[in-house]
Amino acid sequence: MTLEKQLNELFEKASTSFEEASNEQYYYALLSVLKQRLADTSIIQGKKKLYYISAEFLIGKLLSNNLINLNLYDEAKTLLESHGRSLAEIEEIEPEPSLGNGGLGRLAACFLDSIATLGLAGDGIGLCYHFGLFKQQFVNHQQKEEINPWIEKDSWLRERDVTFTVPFGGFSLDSKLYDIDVVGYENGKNQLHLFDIQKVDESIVHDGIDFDKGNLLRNLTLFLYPDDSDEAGRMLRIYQQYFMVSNGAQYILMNAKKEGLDLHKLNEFVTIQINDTHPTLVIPELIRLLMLEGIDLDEAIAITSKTCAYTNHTILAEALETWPRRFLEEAVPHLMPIIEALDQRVKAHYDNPSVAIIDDADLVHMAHIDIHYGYSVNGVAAIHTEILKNTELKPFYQIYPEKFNNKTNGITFRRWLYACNPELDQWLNQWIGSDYKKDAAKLEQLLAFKDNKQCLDELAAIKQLKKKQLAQMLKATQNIDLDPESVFCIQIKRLHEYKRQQMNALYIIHKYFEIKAGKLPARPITMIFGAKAAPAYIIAKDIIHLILCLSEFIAKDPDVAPYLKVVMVENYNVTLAEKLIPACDISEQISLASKEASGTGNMKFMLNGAVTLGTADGANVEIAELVGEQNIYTFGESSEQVIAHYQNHDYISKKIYKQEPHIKQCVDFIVSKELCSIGSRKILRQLQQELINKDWFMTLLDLNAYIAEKDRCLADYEKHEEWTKKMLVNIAKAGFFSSDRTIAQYNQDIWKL
Ligand code: GPU
Repeated sequence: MTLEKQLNELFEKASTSFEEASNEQYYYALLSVLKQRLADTSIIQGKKKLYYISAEFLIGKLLSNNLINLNLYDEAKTLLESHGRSLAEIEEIEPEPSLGNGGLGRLAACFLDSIATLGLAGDGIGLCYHFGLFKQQFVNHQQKEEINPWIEKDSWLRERDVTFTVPFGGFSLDSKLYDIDVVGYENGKNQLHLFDIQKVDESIVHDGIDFDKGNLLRNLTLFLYPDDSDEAGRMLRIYQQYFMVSNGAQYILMNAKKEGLDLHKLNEFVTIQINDTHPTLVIPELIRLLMLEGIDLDEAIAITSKTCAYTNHTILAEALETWPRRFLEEAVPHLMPIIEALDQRVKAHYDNPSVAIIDDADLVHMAHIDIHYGYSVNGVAAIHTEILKNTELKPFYQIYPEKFNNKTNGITFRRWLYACNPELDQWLNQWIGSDYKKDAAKLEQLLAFKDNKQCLDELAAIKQLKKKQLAQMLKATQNIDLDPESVFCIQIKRLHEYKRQQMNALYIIHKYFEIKAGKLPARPITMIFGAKAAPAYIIAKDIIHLILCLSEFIAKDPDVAPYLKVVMVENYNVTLAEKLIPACDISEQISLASKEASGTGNMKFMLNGAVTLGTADGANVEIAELVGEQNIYTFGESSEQVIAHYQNHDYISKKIYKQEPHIKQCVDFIVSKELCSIGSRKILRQLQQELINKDWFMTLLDLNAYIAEKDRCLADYEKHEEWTKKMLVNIAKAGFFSSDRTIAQYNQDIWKL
């Protein structure tokens, strides 16, 4: 049956028509039709199955994505347009499931798309959080958090008739399973299994996102990873983690038994990818459950170790999870004998406290469990994996060199090109055909048209169009005025000191001074930010405050406003990213070298024809190797230099502040009368002092280099044709960053499905 006929039937039932139906009716009708098509799609089968366990799956809206993968996108588009509707308008009705914080969660979502597209049997396992990452509002130039519900009566969730009992210290909780179908591009489907508790109570939330963290029977799945700034928040995380992995492990064993598999050979039929340390407890839990099946401890450990593989996503010390032993004793006392047994084996083998599972301070190191009792350890970009091997995890690499491997991250082109930039997709189809859709490496064929004037003109026109579309959208939704003739520099990512949004803010101050002094830029510059700060992360919130104050201050200065505009979009999320990325000229990837494990926004921008301005960090390094130095702007100290500064304790920001008058001038402007009359003197002072006295992520170290390279980049932007060539080369070389390539490598080296 055609889409038209199916929608028509639904509209008739609801006594409406293609002409009269509201966008809302269109959305729910499409949802219902697609859910049926998904139900009719066959499940991908294989002898061995992957379970990708992750605390976050930042899937974003699913309407366009599912239309594309079910091969219905063009049919839907034409049909809607013939009735004067647009897909974009209808998609606005869909709530975004923000079930992740940022890159790690979005990566998991891209991976599910690629796993299904490659026809591999692999399901996701996670939690069904009722509220996704908070909704961000700006009030008085400050971030305010609101709840972010996404589950409606009709949604992509399918309720399953599956429940497990999960034991905790002193009580137990029964689970309820919801699935979301994950259909591959012109392929069968897998599933994302999201576990919930039976009785979530949304009414215990009050005042923004505050809630009673102790009421576990009611709140376990209420929020995505709650604030972990106090003990109650940290305890809740452990309860969430164990609830997730116990359900996952029980589900895996239930299926194995249903299929009559030999549990002694579980690793031949199942592989479990542990997405960072959050799902680490799956290791002791699987051991426990295998023992309940009559397998002895030694063998249960051996089976589990051949089944589980671990991905590391950060070297930031504060993100490497350790739990005080007493927390685990309270939440999951039945796992403690197993964790202790695992620890004793390590201590019996290796006389090295740095590889212990339980250290002298009685902290349990989650990553250490993964590395000793998993069969693979991977980093997420070449430089990141090298740092793991040579620095962060060096003692482990010496013990298990064979376990370590790199898997450079990737992104799904279905969402980050076809869905978000159909104009660019069309252009590609015209110049190189559509083979690149199945084989992203074919994008390189574009290089043949590097000197083709028509090809370049069309590319430049598409960028201009996407900038106009963004301007219209931001005007309509956030009352923001953008000038599409200005150059768009965009930094969108979580707010964190290591990502150095504050360095970008200092560049703005520098430009402000320049313009005031009569040194005008060749064309107006628009600096666009989008970022959420963790609710308890004070400095991150202070940086948002600075950017919002600068935005207002500059807009009000008639000398500067015509040349410089600072925009911070509210509630940056996947949906906004899909609009911002295609409109970007300069992609800001300015993290302190060594700190950004990979980054994936950098890949999305490149694929959409933005040129990177970045440090030699994460996947920026691989981007630079691919496009060549003429097509990227790199600055700042290397990761080796930065690591040496930390080791030698020789970075002292105050020294730079005192020695460099221009840097001092920029930093001191944070507490100028002008800014303090717009914002909070206390907050701005706190941030300025932080930069002078601590600056843990070395903002001032690279500020001069950043200013120089950004200015060079902006000057090059004026050489129109050369710039468009850079755009083309970036697109042509982006094929490597398809998550289809990443997943093929995971499968070849780790999963062997
Ligand atoms: N990342 Br650990 C997160 O988004 N959240 C986390 O808790 C941890 C890592 C990110 C890295 O910061 C980013 O560099 C990387 O590209 C991404 O994971 C996916 O690997």
